[in-house]
Amino acid sequence: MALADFLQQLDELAADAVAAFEAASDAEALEVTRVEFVGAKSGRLKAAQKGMGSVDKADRPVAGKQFNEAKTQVEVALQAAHERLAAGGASSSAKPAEIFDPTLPGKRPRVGHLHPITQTIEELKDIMGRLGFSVADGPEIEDERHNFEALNIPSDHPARDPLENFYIAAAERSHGKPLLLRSQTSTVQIRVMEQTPPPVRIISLGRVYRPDTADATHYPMFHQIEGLLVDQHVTMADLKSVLRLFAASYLGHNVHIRFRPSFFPFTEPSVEADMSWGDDWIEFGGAGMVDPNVLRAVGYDPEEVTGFAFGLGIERLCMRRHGVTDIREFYKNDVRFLHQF
Ligand code: FA5
Repeated sequence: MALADFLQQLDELAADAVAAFEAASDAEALEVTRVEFVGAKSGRLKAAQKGMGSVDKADRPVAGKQFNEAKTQVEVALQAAHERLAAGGASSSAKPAEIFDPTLPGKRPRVGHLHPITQTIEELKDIMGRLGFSVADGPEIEDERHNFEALNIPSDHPARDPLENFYIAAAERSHGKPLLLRSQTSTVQIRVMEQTPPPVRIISLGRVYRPDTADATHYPMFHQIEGLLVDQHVTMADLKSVLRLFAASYLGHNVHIRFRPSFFPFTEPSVEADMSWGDDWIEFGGAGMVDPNVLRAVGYDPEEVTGFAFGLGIERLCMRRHGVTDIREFYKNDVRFLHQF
């Protein structure tokens, strides 16, 4: 073989080998390529080495030198490919993960659950259901009649201050009257009594909104449970018994309840209810005997029927039950917190 032909063959071999090693995408492909070029029996390098025998004797030193250079080039490219695959790791280490072992136990998908406040709502419904109260519902967007007027809250009362409420801008233009996010569930008392003749024995649970600054016990959106019982001969003793029974059922029998005189325009007399928490007391709701003006506003006869009503903060009850010391935890949506319930 002429020297020139031999040298050209070597060049092609080296170029092919470098390209093939660079293209090898995993250990298996690299091994196939390695055998093709540097295989001891039938690799292309071996064949070239044999081919050197047919080069003129005088040209052999040049051919030999060139062969060694090509061989080094091929070996360097092979080593580089090994290192690339080992360092990238992706393709070779991905292998075991791809193996499917049907005998291994499966991974249980993480299933969510109801939010603690929703769980509390369900439990409170259960407790009050056993005391004969059925559940009523009302809208979160309210008019002033249901949020204030029928509840005996006059237009100059500070609770009606726009700064104390979330009024809906432009509602007056589109609905002909101001609308607001309800600030209390007492609205549902009015809606139920407007629709139903006495006796009435309902609870209503849901969201209410106030522009309160968030702190450990306040949040601008929170939940209340409203209770209303109207019948003949209902007294304050009934109210206190129901609230005590309710608190003991939800919080356990070691909870203490105390009633403080208070004022609400829609109850007379009115009380604020506190629950014991360690050595402390924390307010959990307001209550009282339904004001005769409210009964009249819905067409009931205050000479015929009396009633009691209460409105309790659901977050505060849930906090006391589970030892949560900051109401803001409920609304951070941190699953590490939520998973504990
Ligand atoms: C009322 O909302 C009255 N409607 C309760 C009522 C109903 C009285 C029926 C008489 C008859 P008050 O504003 O006090 O009352 O709120 C009641 C409870 O809601 C509070 O005791 C507290 O537990 C909870 N609460 C009030 N504001 C917040 C707030 N920003 N964040 C969390 N809970 C609150």
